[in-house]
Amino acid sequence: MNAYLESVIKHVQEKYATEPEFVQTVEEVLSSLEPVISLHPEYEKADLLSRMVEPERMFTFRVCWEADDGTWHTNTGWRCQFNGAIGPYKGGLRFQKNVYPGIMKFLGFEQVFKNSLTGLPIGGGKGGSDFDPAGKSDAEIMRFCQSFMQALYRYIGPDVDVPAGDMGVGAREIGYLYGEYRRLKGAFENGVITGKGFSYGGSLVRPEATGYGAVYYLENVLKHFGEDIKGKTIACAGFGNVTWGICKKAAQLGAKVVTLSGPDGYIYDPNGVTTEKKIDYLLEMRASGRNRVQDYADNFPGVEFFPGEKPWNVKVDICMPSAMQNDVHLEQAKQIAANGIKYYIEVANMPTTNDALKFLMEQPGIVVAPSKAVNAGGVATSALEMAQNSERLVWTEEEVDKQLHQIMNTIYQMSVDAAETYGLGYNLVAGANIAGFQRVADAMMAQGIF
Ligand code: 2IT
Repeated sequence: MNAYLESVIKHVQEKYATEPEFVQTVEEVLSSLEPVISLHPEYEKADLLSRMVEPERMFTFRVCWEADDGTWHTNTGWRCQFNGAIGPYKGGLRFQKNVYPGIMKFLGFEQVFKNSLTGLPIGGGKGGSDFDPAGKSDAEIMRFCQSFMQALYRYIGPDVDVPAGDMGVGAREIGYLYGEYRRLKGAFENGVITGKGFSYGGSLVRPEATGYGAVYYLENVLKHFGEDIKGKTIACAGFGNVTWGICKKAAQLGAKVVTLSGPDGYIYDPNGVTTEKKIDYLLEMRASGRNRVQDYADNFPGVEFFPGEKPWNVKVDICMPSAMQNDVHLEQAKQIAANGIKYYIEVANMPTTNDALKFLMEQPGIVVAPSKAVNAGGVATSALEMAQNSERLVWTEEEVDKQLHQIMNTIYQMSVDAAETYGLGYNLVAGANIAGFQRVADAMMAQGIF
């Protein structure tokens, strides 16, 4: 490997040894950039990579909130403003018990490249809290969100940093967060946050956008191999917002999602999550706060539930891991290969461990697509929401969907072209990293060293 690249990776491995998820994404992205760095000595001269792996700013804040029983609780909040070279920081907030700086930084770093790939003017950021939303009442969620925003509001803004949702932060939390921001600022600056309800500035298609975008991207891959999505079976993980959008679009196009998963195991539905009733039920499952996928099997006949297992041993045409990071390990990757599955389309942020990803990419019969390209439709549609907010306009569903579709096609094509330009063949993973890098690198070089 190029000595400069190697030295930056080593630096990150040593400096952030206690943040393995961040080290993992840096290793994955930087190793893809080898041909670019070798061909462009100016990047090494400006030590561009050392600056790219260091967040511009990251802060921690205290979030205190009162439970319904009158007891007081204290959590930690974070916002990582990773890179603002091409636009205001943009990225979601994650509320989950396991959140710590390593998760914030891995998500922030991925977001920089993802947002760049959309071609829209958005920098990369991420935030969240180690607050556990499980089992909390609506009033507790509201008080937590209000307290969180009281700490965050002075550091964000429609031209500064624009948060959105992620795991544990859906439409309800966004509403409470925005309400508190509006109260504190005394202004209707609704471009400060995305994923809003439609009545106060949310965009049509934003709820579906990540899932729809993933399927639009998948269609591009299938087309490259002369195949049609119609009749294909898909294994998904998770049962949240992203998986819901995939089920909906896949069903519209004649394909079927046959697995869903949760912390309790996975379900196999041989008929597919294709009817309106089943697809709507996913929303109910999420809203219930029970976080159990078994409920799906209990509710629909002919569905099997496998407690404590993951769906990666099921024979399907396409795997779409759409739950969380490091869901697919080497062992599961081998199972996917043994089952003869041709399309491995990542959807969740970093759903594959690096050794599993390497293994899958080395299999001649498997096509791997990376999440930072596949799931970029979510944040892209957030940028379309920001555009509508600043125009004081509302676009039609057709208009938003048309733009989303176009953006996904362009992301796919840019990735294919970038890999080809650097002699890597049809490599969607390296192509996405290179294309995402290029735009941020150009902007950083142009803006001077700081
Ligand atoms: O991972 C992601 O891209 C998101 N959670 C969405 C971010 C956004 O700003 O819409």
